[in-house]
Amino acid sequence: MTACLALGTNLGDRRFNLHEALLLIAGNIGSFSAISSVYETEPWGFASANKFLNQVALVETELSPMEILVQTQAIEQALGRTEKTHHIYQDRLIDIDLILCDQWIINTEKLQLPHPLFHKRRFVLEPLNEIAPDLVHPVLGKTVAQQLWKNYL
Ligand code: PH2
Ligand code: MG
Ligand code: MG
Repeated sequence: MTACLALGTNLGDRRFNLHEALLLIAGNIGSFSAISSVYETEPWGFASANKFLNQVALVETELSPMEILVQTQAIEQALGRTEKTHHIYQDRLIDIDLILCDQWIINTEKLQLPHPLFHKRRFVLEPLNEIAPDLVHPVLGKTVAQQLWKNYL
C-alpha cells in the first residue's frame, strides 16, 4: 500500500525536525517512493509569528492505516511534541498527518481517510503536486493538480 504523509513544523530547528521525522518514518513505517521539496508557508487557520516548513512523502508500507497512525503519533512524541489541545491549532515541533492510503475511505473517530481537509490546504497540495499530481482523491474524484488549481481561483 502507498501512504501519503504530510509533515509540518513551525518551532525549533525546523529542518532538523523534518529530517528526524523522515528517518523515523523510514525506520518504522516503510520505504519512500517520493519525497517533495521543503516549502515555507504562512500559518493556515491560526495566527502565529512562526512560519511553517511543510513537506509531503509517499511511503510504501505493509502496515494498515491504523498501524500507520500509531507509528506517526509515536514519532511525534519521540520528537518532543506535547499534548494537543483539540479544536485549536497551535505551534508545534512536528505534525505528521496521514493524508491518503491508496483509495481507502475510513471514517472513524480516530482516523479519517482521506484527510478531511487536505484538498483545501495549499501547504499540502503544493508539495503533493510536485511528486504526485495525478493522484486521485477517493471521494471527490479529482486529481491533486485539479484541486490545487481550484485553490488558486
Ligand atoms: N497545520 C495545521 C494548521 N495550519 N499551517 C501551515 N502553514 N502548515 C501546517 O502544517 C499547518 C497549518 C494543523 O495541523
Ligand atoms: Mg495537521
Ligand atoms: Mg496532526
